[in-house]
Amino acid sequence: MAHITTIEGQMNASGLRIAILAARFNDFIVDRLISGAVDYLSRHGGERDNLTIIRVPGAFEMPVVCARLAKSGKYDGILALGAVIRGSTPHFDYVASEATKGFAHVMLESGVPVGFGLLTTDNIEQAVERAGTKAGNKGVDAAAALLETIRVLEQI
Ligand code: INI
Repeated sequence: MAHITTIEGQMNASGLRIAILAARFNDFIVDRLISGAVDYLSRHGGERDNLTIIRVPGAFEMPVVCARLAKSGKYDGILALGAVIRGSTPHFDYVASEATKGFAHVMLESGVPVGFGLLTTDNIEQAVERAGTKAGNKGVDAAAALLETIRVLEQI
């Protein structure tokens, strides 16, 4: 039987320089995503000295800063954390879709992986559920996905 090569990421954050790009908008939610992500990275060998938190006004501003962070060469990965909550505003669709497209664009253009930790929910309750309560913590999930992606890319 021929040997199958499998490449997969080890979940070890030691030595990785991670930029945590976080929106101030809905900060009561976003702060929970940040603390979940920092806790996850610390528990997986990451050093606090290697983490940099960058705050921007809202999700709409995140892609341009994400692009600059990627271009700087200072980071192994970028963790994008924000919360877009529909509520009653039609703004939601524009902000959510532009931010999402922006991250994908930055990641593919730069080759620097971006962890997608942008909550997009219909209401505040759903956001709370995904920020460290009954539906887990999206900041943790995005940190894990980023770590795995960085470690996979290193091997290719
Ligand atoms: N920004 C968010 O991060 N989340 C939101 O839910 C949100 N809503 O609903 O409006 C939001 N809007 C602000 C936007 O990101 C910009 O900061 C603003 O439009 C100024 O450019």
